[in-house]
Amino acid sequence: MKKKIVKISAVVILLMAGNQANAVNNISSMNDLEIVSDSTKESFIVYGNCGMCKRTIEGSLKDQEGVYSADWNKETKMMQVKYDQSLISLEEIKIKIAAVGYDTEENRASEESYKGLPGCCQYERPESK
Ligand SMILES: [Cu+2]
Repeated sequence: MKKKIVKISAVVILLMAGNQANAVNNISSMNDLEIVSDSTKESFIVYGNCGMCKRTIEGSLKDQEGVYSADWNKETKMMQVKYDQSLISLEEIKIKIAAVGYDTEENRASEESYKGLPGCCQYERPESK
């Protein structure tokens, strides 16, 4: 009898692992993930210009563990992220974005990474505080 219980829990563990693998696969397609539990949704401004900025901004979070989706709107400059707070914080997310050259209200990109952006992507930076 005991053996059976052990077997069942092994199956449960396998199922759980399978779900995690699915979650990881879905990150790369940046799709909505209703199946992901523990997901927090936040939106904030990321300064930028164009479609190329969009690719770079969203790309900075693409293979990031704990980030399920990232969508930046070039008209409104609003970034929407879905992520797991137990794996990554909002601040860490903003640091990732700053690392590829894009400012948020809280985390400013380095002069160097900003200057490394293609000319058309060198957006008007907010005043530094
Ligand atoms: Cu751009």
